[in-house]
Amino acid sequence: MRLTIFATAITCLLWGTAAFAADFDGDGVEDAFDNCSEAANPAQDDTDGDDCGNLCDADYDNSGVVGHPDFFEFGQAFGSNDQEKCHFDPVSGCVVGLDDGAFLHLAFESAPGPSGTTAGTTACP
Ligand SMILES: [Ca+2]
Ligand SMILES: [Ca+2]
Ligand SMILES: [Ca+2]
Ligand SMILES: [Ca+2]
Repeated sequence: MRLTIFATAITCLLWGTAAFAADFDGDGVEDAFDNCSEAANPAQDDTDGDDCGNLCDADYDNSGVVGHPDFFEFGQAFGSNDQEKCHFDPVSGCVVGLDDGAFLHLAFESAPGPSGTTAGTTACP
């Protein structure tokens, strides 16, 4: 009997710990605080400060959806070191290139995010 109670207590403890530390993308930032909760971005870079990390935010004009105006902005930044549009190596010296264009293409007509830090808002679902 005692062993059963002990085992149940341990199970509850582990379950609670796992729930508390939910980290879907495994980047070390808990879902509730992760500005890209489904993409690993341990640095949490968010150049435009909309609580939607660069790695899941191709909505450059903050319209709520990735569309043609965002492609236009991307085209103007191509070849530059625009940190917001440099999705894969957002450190000084990055260059906006074809890999970033592919990212934009995949995100076309979708909303940015999801972000754990803006749950319930429309800026970054
Ligand atoms: Ca995470
Ligand atoms: Ca993340
Ligand atoms: Ca952002
Ligand atoms: Ca947009």
